[in-house]
Amino acid sequence: MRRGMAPLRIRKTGVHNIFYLYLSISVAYSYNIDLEHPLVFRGPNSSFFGYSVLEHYHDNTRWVIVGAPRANSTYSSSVHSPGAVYKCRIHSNPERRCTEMDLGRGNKPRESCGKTCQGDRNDEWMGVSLARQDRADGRILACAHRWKNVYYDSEHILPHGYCSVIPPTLQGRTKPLIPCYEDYKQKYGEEHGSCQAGIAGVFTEELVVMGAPGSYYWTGTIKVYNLSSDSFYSLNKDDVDSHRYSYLGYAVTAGHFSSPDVVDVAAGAPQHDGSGKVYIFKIDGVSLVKSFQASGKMMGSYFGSSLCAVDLNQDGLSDLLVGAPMHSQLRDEGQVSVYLSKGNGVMEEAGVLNGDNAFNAHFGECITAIGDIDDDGYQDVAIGAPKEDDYGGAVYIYHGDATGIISKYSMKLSGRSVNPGLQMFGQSISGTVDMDGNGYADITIGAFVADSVVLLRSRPVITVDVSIFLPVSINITVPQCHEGHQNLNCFNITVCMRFRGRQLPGQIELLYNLTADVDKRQKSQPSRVYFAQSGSQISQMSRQLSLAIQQEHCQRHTAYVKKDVKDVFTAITFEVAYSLGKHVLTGHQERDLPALTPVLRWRKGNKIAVRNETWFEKNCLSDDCAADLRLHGKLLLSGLHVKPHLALGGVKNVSLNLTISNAGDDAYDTNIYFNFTREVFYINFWQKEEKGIACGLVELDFLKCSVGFPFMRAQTKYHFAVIFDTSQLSGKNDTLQFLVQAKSANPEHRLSDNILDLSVHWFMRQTPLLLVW
Ligand SMILES: [Ca+2]
Ligand SMILES: [Ca+2]
Ligand SMILES: [Ca+2]
Ligand SMILES: [Ca+2]
Repeated sequence: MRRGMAPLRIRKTGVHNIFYLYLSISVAYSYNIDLEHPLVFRGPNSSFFGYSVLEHYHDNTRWVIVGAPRANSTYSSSVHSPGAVYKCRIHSNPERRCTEMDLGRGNKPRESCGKTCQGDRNDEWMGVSLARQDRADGRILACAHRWKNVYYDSEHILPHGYCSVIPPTLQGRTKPLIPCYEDYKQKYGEEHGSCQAGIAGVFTEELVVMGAPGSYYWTGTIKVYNLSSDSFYSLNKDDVDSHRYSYLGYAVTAGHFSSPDVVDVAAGAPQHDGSGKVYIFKIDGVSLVKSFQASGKMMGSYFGSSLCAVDLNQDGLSDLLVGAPMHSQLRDEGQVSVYLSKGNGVMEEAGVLNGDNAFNAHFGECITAIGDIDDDGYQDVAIGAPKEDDYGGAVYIYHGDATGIISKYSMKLSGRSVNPGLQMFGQSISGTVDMDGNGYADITIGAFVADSVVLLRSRPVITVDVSIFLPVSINITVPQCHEGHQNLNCFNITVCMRFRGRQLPGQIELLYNLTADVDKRQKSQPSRVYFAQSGSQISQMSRQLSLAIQQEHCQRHTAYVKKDVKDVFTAITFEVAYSLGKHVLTGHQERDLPALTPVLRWRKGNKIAVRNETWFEKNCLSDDCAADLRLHGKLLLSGLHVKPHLALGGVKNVSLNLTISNAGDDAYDTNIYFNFTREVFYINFWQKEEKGIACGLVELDFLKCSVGFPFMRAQTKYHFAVIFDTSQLSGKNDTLQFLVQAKSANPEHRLSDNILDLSVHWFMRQTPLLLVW
């Protein structure tokens, strides 16, 4: 459904910078609108075929209805370019032929339309807007906003605008509506003289809403006609700020804004105060009463020039999208504001959409609800940016969800990539009808400068349910697996998959990658667990599954824990990322509408993957699994008595005799670090029968001893000694100092007893005079 007023619209014409910088960060997603099999319908050259477009169905026939407001009419050949409405059958139409509909207007350029009404149909722009009742036998509204009353020809020509209500059969009598003409007016009526009703239209069960932006010297208004009561509602003029050239009615829509069983009407005034405005009116008796208003935030942005009512979050209340296609950072990138309905007419601004923010894109020129194209229970929306890509045009697909709308678009349909000749693709969009009967609503997009419309069909969407079963924890104190003489820690991972969805093939092929310890890998750290494959250790494995619909299929894998695992605290995360394998579609195939292959459900722009995690088993009594290490020890001088003094040259070795105990929970990755002068040399370490100590030099003056790998049990003690060669001491310093510190990967609350400062003063036997302390 498209409204527009290109000929009369006052455009912003600024001075454009010749040089500009533009950075486009384009994220190319591909989702379920098929671009391989577009159905392109073409109309007569320069007829603006596609300026408006409408998906229609009646009985079992599906149609694309197309407005061509500059076309010549075969039924009105003596009228100069009155415009025409075409119908294009979807099935059994291999040549993609469209035929003009006879709206019963006759072949006279002038028509009598009332006591003071003489219609002039020349250049009336029939088909500038199209709308349809949203039901099985929905009628169609087609308007010609430049239709003129020339009764007062000598004084004024009055472009009142004209609309036709077309039966669902697309044949037979049409009902004319000239909402701005009033029979009793005996002379030129300035109120609705230049009304141009029908530049935008919407058609609900009972109401025909026609925007009339030229009323009251281009203040504008809306004309709301009730089909059942054959009467018009009047807009309470005090409710709207009367500013000339506001263009109220440039865009209209209708929805359940205040409550689910009431229809309210919304209208845009894109030139109001220079920044644009949108109103919602509720019907009260015979009046329309304002219930909400919002203003644009940027001068010249044309806020309110397109509107879309759609229940994004499936709460029964319509939400409102408002386009500002000339919203500019550099120039006319365009923007769409999202308002979520909170009930009783309260609308909450929930953010803005920008597409790719492309230069001169006019994103938001057209906004259309397209139904739930991916069958997730939430309505979806298409937003046109017809001037993007140097007037090639683009359409962005956004998805409703429980929170409102997902701000990332799932797909960008580029006009030129559908067909290189398309221009102004996305100026008009229609949706909600399943045109090929595959269970998914399809989208039709007009590109009027190329006199074309394109039907793009939606592919079936597969939802895959993936479960990763892991042990609750992994006990690394006892081996679970044996390979030859090797004892290993190992555990099972079971990956189960199942798929579901509407009208899917019965059998699909899925490819998946199972990645072990994915968090570590993402930090470029080695994985702590691995899979064994042909004798090598791998941390990612690929598998293929053939699945029957609704049937769960599981595969079991064994993962092994590496020998030298240090980090036993952080979770071990497994990820299954999956993609669709090849499959053959069976069943009925039509030559012109081949069945479309399914796609996987889009995960809001994220990788299609599922994760689960397990932990290394910990034996903790405290909430935070805190250790409490304690270091005790003394420095022993070999050959001499234990004295606090060391005679230089008199001692060859010193020994640090240490006891480490753990008064807290099991301590992981426990180490003792020794700092010392480079004048002593680490020789060796010695431990009692407990074992579990291993020492190694990190630097010449830095030694690290691990304790009780993989962990030091709660309430345990280790006794050991570390021996250093002191024969090379130069005597430069008067103290020989060892700083010893114990640390684990656990949290620890008392660290003061983790540190030991073991020092000895020394004197020179030969030169006692230098004795200093
Ligand atoms: Ca809603
Ligand atoms: Ca959806
Ligand atoms: Ca379909
Ligand atoms: Ca401690």
